Amino acid sequence: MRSALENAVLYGICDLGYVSSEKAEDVSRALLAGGVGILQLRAKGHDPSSLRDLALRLRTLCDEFKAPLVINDHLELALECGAHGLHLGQDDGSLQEARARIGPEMLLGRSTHSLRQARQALADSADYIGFGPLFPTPTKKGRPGIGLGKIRAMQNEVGLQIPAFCIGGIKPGNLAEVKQAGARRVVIVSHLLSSPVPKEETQRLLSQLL
Ligand code: TZP
Ligand code: MG
Repeated sequence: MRSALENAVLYGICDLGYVSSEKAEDVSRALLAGGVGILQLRAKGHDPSSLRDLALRLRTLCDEFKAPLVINDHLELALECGAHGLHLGQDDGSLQEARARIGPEMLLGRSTHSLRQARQALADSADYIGFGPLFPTPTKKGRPGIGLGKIRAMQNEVGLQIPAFCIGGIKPGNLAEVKQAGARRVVIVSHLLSSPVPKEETQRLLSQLL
């Protein structure tokens, strides 16, 4: 799954804040069929035990597409469902401790909100980072946008060593500007999950990234 991560240009998130558990598998299939190279299950406020069944189904789905399934926040759930990766934010504990528990194979991602945090995640052996939010976004309430000015430095220092996905408020209307600022890989959440045709919209935005 490491090579799948290397090849991923568009990172999809099945966020239960936008999609019901009932629709989550179908929407995830659409994202994968449209070309997201990696899929995360993000379920803020949900008890991890209530996510087990969905996580297992998404694991099977991701295996079918040969794309890594990453679980946000819940280390035990990631282990239980055989996920390919775990994603941790700045307040989710040290990467070293997580690595000791998940072993060497599972991918470990870190959210970063500054160039300093991006450098630190690289030093802490993250397999990839998210970098943002570039723009304020309802998907991550209460966090200011960091803007586009640091993308190129982050890409050159960190993004040449591990995959670095710019995130936060990215939409068709600003994608060209985000690319122009130096982004090579992006995460797009609400725009894709709100689309009536998520597969086609994923294909369309992916083609703009390549
Ligand atoms: N981390 C930083 S911004 C963000 C996360 C999870 C949300 C991105 O969602 P959207 O809807 O693409 O702005
Ligand atoms: Mg978290």
